[in-house]
Amino acid sequence: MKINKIVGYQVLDSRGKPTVAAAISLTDGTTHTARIPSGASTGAHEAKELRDSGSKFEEKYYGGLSVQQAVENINKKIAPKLVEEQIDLNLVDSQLIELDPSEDHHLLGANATLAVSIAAAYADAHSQNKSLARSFNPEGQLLIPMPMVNILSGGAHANRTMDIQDVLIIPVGAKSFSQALSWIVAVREMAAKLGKEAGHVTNLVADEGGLAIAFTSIEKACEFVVSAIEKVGLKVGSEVCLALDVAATQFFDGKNYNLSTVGKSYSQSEFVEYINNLVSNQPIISIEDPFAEDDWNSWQTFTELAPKKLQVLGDDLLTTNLLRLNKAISEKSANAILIKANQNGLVTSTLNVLKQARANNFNTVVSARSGENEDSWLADLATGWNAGQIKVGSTHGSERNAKWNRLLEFEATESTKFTNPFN
Ligand code: 2PG
Ligand code: MG
Repeated sequence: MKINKIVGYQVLDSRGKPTVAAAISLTDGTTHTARIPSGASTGAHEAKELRDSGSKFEEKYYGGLSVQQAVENINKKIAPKLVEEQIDLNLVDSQLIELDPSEDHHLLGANATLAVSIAAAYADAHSQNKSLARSFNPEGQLLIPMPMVNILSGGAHANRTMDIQDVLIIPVGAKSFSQALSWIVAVREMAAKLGKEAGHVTNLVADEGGLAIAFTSIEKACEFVVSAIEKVGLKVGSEVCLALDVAATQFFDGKNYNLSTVGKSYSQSEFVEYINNLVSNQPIISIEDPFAEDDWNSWQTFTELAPKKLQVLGDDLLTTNLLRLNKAISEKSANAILIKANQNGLVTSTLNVLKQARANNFNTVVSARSGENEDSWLADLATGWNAGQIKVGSTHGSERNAKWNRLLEFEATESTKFTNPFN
């Protein structure tokens, strides 16, 4: 089957910001579309998303955020090269690399390359008469990932109500994905109720659907979520545990970690000690970006020091980048990686990063971005790739629930197994 037509166009994401969509039509008359997410607390080492600010493409009312340049790259550069080629994801990605050999995809824009790459993955799966997940894992049981779900939001996603970005929960004791999801919803709704009773503002829903409640310390935020878990009758530790996304790059000034809502500043070594105490005193089983994206020393010291079972998860540190992952593997700077396709720019090279992580005993967490859309390919990738874990934000907002609902669909319609990397 061949590619008949490729069209790029601009659509809106869950924050009302422009993002790129690509539609690939095949010679059998079908069309396969993908829309691209976008971060707010983006790492400096991510692939380059093209925005129109200051260029001749800039649209007046989108505040420099329009993506018409990336769209034009799809329509004028990518489409002419790919139309009439066989539909094959590997071929599409290698041709995208030929067109833009730069490491960070800045020539075409990673938002242009990823939109085409995901649409090609869908079209390729269709040409094999398979779902996207099944195109990566054709035989046997589909392995549904363990969710890591946002309850409280701060940082760049919630107008800095807290210094850290997320307090999340992981339903480690659930026996199925649907049970896991029901626990998560119960905890999230209980947290909203408790927040309201305590006089916090709880109608403020953050970018990922979490609750934007102001806490004066990280410990208090953790204790609050623990009380919500207990109030719904679930056991902290054996059934539901905590995870944090500290997003520490956001409050590191090059020398000190400044927790401004707490009113405290820590040197690098003091912050390593602080984080180590925090994970020892709270039921935290996963900690993401506890240190800044280039503070490799603190990462290494902490990973050495931390409880061996703790998941030390690199997001801004690793940016789904093979070179940075390899450095972390050789220096033992983390033991898990967040996998975000738009940090990388292509489906096949994102999968290569995941495989390299797995080959080196790193846990892998396939993740959404804070700016999302109604697509559910993330659930297919996390499942088809047997990632073990998935992070999507909260259970509010259809851009989040599209992913959860896709996992429920797998559970209802396929032969599946719910994975638990924390066993
Ligand atoms: C993160 C993500 C998702 P953003 O830091 O892990 O929560 O945020 O997409 O804004 O980078
Ligand atoms: Mg993060």
